[in-house]
Amino acid sequence: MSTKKTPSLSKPKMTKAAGKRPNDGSSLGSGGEVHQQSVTDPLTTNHGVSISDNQNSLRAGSRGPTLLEDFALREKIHHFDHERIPERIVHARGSGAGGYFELTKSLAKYTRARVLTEVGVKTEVYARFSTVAGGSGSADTPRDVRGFAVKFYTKQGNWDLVGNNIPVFFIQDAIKFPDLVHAVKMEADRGYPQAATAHDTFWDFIGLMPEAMHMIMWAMSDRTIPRSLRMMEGFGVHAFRLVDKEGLSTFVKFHWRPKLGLQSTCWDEAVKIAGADPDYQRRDLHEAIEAGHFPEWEFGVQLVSQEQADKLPFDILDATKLIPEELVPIEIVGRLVLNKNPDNFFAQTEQIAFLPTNVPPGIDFSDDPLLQGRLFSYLDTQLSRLGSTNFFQLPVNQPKGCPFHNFQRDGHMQTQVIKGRANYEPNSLAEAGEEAGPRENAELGFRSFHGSTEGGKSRLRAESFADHYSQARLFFRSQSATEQQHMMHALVFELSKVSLPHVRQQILANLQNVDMTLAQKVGDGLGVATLPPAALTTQKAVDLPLAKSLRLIGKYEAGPEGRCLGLLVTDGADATTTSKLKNAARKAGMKVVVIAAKIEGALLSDGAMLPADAQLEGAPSCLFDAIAVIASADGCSQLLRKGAAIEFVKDAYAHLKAIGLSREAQPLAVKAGLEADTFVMTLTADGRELIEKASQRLWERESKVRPPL
Ligand code: HDE
Repeated sequence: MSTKKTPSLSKPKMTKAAGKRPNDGSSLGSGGEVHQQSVTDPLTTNHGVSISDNQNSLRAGSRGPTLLEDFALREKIHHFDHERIPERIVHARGSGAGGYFELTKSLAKYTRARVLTEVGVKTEVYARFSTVAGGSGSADTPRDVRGFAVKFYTKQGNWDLVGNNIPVFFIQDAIKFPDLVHAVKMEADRGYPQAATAHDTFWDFIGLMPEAMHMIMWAMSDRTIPRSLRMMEGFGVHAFRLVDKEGLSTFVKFHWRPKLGLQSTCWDEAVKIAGADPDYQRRDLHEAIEAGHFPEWEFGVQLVSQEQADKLPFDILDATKLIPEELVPIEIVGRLVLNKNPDNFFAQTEQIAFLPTNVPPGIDFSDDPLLQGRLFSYLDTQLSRLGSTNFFQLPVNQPKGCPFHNFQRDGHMQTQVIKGRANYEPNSLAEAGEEAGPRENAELGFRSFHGSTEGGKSRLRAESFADHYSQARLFFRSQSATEQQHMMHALVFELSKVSLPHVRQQILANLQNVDMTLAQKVGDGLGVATLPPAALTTQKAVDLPLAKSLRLIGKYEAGPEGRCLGLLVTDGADATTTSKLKNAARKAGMKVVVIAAKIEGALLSDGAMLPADAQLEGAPSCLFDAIAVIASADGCSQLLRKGAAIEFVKDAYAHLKAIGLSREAQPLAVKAGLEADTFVMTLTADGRELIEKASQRLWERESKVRPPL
């Protein structure tokens, strides 16, 4: 047996990169190569002891057993073993970014919260967007609600606005939340499906929970398959209160409106993206910020006095209801800009702990029974997730805009070294010249809204919460015909994955109370011969004035900014057209991804090599908002023999996207079975038409690829 010594770290070597003498921890791998990660700082244990060899554990003889004494090995493995913390029970899959909130209009008339009264002041924020049902490693694009949570580090303490991209919720009372979540998550016995509502237990619960019907309408709309986190609205959902200096309160609903407009994917596209790039939305957010295209939202409020609330045709405390913008307009009072990617995903996006209880003086809760339950849940969940009541000391959770002191002490993982004897109050230590510690402040401190309550203790749902169908109907009927079709298709897809016939029947029974045509078309789509009787209800739907603001398509004007062009080029492709298109698209604020058959790139007509960002097989068109193919005649002949090239064009067509083809690339359109329309075009020199259409989809094309129900 050879006992040749494996190159060890004990002999410091010169690193080639820096040409400096490395620290004690510099090392040679077993192949003798120099590791160059760190040339200045010594590699140490967590307790600061410099490590001499990070490649070989301490053994008795070069082939003998490993020694227990190797504290460096044991500490390293021990820490690694505990690297994961419990993921969030809901919203486990999330992406975050930092930035700022800037107030543009004062709400001083309604609140004493400085974050809402000091115009022009920029408040640091950290935002986290998430899916709800999937685990932390699940794909970004299932059909699911998206979390939209923002932590504002205000001068008066943290304000966490923990909302969703849908303005209503499934249930009215917090006591149903664990049931809802159990039903939607992987089924208890089999552990699947991951990140999907399309299964028995979810629809079983929904069918028995008519209050969920309004949310179901939203969940089956394209809102749950957003194109980008940057292209979603956000909502605080519940009614909160703004409270002024005199203690007077106004109800408020919070809104985020994306600068890039609302945009969603097609269902088939979302499914394909999940395979092509499971990190699609996380990457999109990260790359946009990296490129300096900072995502931005307007911040709006709907303000409602108690008197107005009393006149609404539903209960403002019911989280399954919204206030249409047509009824109470949204006032834009600020903007949110995300301009900083996390430095460390775990430390920031994973460890951020949102608490709906975090409100500065001047913002308060309503008695919404769903919100009331949340006020308990989030603090509790942090203990199980972050393992310590001192989770607030983690950098991402600490208040930043203001000092914080109190007499809470010690505990697991205490990081503060608080001096002095004053860990209680009242105390008279000041009289002895010692630090007395902080004191309450009746004027500056948080004072709860002095609302009055009445009635004995009971477990009753208010009568005013009984109408489960009117707003579901309002939402469905307010949609464009295209959007209604998408909802029907989504319901048919979801219910087709339900294996229990009585569960499908129960949903059809409920849908009839929303809209008869909807129920019939979904029934037809499922192949149900006769609809079951409508679900029994104490309160039938009433017809409310339709609200176009509930639509997604066309709600906001949006140009090509923030969209992505997939540019497929072949060897011999015209260099001028290629460069003009690239430049024009970039100038319009688009990202351009150059795709070629080989990752090294394509040799263009001018003899120059255009490096590729992606190889054809790894860059299907579902990843782009619009596509262009610039080919030479030879190059096109080669593409015609490649399934990936044909799918590239075919899918873009099926996903209703704009497609620009150089003259030589036209045979590809024929092979992919494209029919002529206004979104299939021969590329012009500047590609203007293609760029203009990049943020749109040709809805008229849809009936050719997906017959309407
Ligand atoms: Fe949450 N929710 N939730 N939720 N929720 C959590 O808190 C809960 C609800 C929302 O990016 C958990 O820190 C209860 C409505 C978001 O970290 C947990 C009820 C809305 C996030 C929890 C609700 C939300 C969460 C899991 C019913 C929209 C992710 C981990 C009373 C307004 C925040 C955690 C992030 C996370 C409980 C209902 C939004 C378990 C009990 C309604 C965006 O505490």
